[in-house]
Amino acid sequence: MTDTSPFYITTAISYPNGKPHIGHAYELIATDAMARYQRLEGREVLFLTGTDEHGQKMQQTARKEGISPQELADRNSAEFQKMAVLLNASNDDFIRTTEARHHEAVKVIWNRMGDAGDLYKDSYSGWYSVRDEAYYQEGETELRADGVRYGPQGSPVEWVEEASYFFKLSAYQDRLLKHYEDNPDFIGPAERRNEVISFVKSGLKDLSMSRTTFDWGIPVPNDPGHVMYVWVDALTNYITATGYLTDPNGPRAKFWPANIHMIGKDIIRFHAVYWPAFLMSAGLPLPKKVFAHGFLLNKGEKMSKSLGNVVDPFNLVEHFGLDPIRYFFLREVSFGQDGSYSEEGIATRINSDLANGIGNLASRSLSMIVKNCDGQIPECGPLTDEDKAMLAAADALHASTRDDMNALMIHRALTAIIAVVSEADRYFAGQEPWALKKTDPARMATVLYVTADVVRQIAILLQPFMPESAGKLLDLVAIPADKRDFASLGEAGRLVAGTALEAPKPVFPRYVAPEA
Ligand code: ME8
Repeated sequence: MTDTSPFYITTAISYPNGKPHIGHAYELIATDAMARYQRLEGREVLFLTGTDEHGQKMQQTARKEGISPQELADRNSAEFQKMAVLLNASNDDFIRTTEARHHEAVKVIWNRMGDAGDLYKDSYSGWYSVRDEAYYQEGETELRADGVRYGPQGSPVEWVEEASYFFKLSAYQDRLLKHYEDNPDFIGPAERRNEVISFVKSGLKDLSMSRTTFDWGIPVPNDPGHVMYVWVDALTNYITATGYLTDPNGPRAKFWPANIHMIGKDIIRFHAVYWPAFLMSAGLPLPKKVFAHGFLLNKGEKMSKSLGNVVDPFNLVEHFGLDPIRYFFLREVSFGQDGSYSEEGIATRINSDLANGIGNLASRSLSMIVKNCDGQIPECGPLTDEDKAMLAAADALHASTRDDMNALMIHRALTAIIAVVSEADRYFAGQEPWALKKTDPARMATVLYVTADVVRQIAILLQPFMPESAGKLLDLVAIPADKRDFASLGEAGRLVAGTALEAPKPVFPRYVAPEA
């Protein structure tokens, strides 16, 4: 059944302490595909991304560069916005945590947690990782041979002692565990769910919620010597953008709670433990799902700004083109698992699935129509069993990709689409329309009609993943703008005989590596 309820999806908001890297691009592309998919299903979508601009990491980087944290945030947030344009992301908003609307919302949520009796003042002493902006228990850290102590993500930790507000996280342990149990889909994939449950079961300590040894953050209401812990402020961005707290009758309030927070696996604890506890405390509805994708590895190695082996998404897109890159990451990586990137892998995918696959199918079948059917979609005669099976395979894709996308199995949706491309190749080759041209032109017309309708459906379904190329394919089969949504899939939008087609232009050129 078609779900027409509003759909709200978010990416993590990135730290603009440096330029965006391919990991950021990957998250945005995947989230964009999900958002576009739901829009084509007919749902009203809010898709949010943005930058996380406060905290010690921003302040330290700015100091090293001899500029103010605001200048650093302005400069790099602009890079993240440029990346969203580069990637053809369809985000409806771009939030920056230094904006006034966000400060306002954060104060509301802080006061609600305070009113619930969940905030108290004490002093914190323990380990802190500036790179992760995370507090760690001593047992989670490790003193290595280099004399430096490291946290569980491999970043150095430092000892912190300061006055701080605390949140009574320990009081939420049972409620959180009950929530995970009652809502088995709340955390995905399963490995992450198990990881979170065992972390919560091991015992939750109250969480330090404010810092007093630096000032780049949102001041605690009525206690300006404290700035809020950056994650309190960062997580709230998701609700800020809906206006749910500050403009409850506004046009976007209906989008809270979010359907999906899309994040990387390194920040699952913040989203699946701290965030729901804050919301429970503030008496607010919880997001429906937190899904952690894996990490993109550069030839097997972790990529991060701090490690200095980052791949620049701008270079990658310039080299291979945007849609091939979008396709590669979404098809190649089992969504939720880590994935490795290599130039050879991208080239192979482009040539096998796009140039030789969908591109070739479209150009072979459509150019035959243009040459042999007066440049018009031909009449579809009586259908043979093979024709029926071919159309049925294409018609079935809507339901199967919907299930895959709802289960965040993005790669599986694409695999299914490409499998139908291969099936259409076999169908086309088996029917030999070029031979029918002389012996049975009416039968040739039917085979070309069936193939072109498969191309139409594949193009409609590819729009979330490769919006521009899929649009070009739809132009080739002359599909009007109002027949490109998923309601037009299957029987409902079959090609209309007599529609004029132009000679097909190549949509997916073969990738040829530049001479060394
Ligand atoms: O964590 N592969 O920001 P961030 C895949 N500000 N994903 C990756 C990645 C990689 N190599 N490297 C990073 C933050 N990511 C916080 C989030 S949300 C309220 C605050 C992902 O700039 C990472 O997992 O370090 C996260 O989801 C996103 O990029 C931003 O990372």
